[in-house]
Amino acid sequence: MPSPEQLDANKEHTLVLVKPDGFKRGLTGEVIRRIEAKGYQLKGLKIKHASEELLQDHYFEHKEKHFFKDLLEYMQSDLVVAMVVEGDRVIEGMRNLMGNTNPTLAAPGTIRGDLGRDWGTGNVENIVHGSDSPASADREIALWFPELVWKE
Ligand code: DAT
Ligand code: MG
Repeated sequence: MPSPEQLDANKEHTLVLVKPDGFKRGLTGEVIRRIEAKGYQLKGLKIKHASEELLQDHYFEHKEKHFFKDLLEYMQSDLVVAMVVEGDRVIEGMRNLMGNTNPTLAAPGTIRGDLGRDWGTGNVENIVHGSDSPASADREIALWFPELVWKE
């Protein structure tokens, strides 16, 4: 039985972030409430200011996109709450809880659909991040929680 600082390698995990817009608007508790109400378990939780270097790594797949620089600025505009969330099919389940990337299009009932909107800033401010695949989840958890170790 892994201790609380360890992740059970036989279970599925995802990295969830409450982004600066969600944090600033006081929605951290609401996001955590929805994750717990769904039945998923928190295995890591921290609050931090994300460095440029961390965000470059986190969003490396978007580095050629026109919005990359603005995305990194937005992600550094306030604190970020980072979580490791555990559960069967949690990666897919969290993507469903979050909703469409664009909060204007995200369905009501989802975090982005219920709580997000276009604020006319040019940035897609959508409150939460969730890993999109097992490979992304492993990579992102290692970036944001380097102190956590996987145990069989
Ligand atoms: P997701 O966060 O749903 O996984 P993504 O990985 O495609 O979406 O993009 C990462 C973030 O980049 C997204 O949450 C908000 C921002 N973003 C995506 N597409 C954008 C666009 N066309 N213009 C501005 N920002 C965008
Ligand atoms: Mg993504």
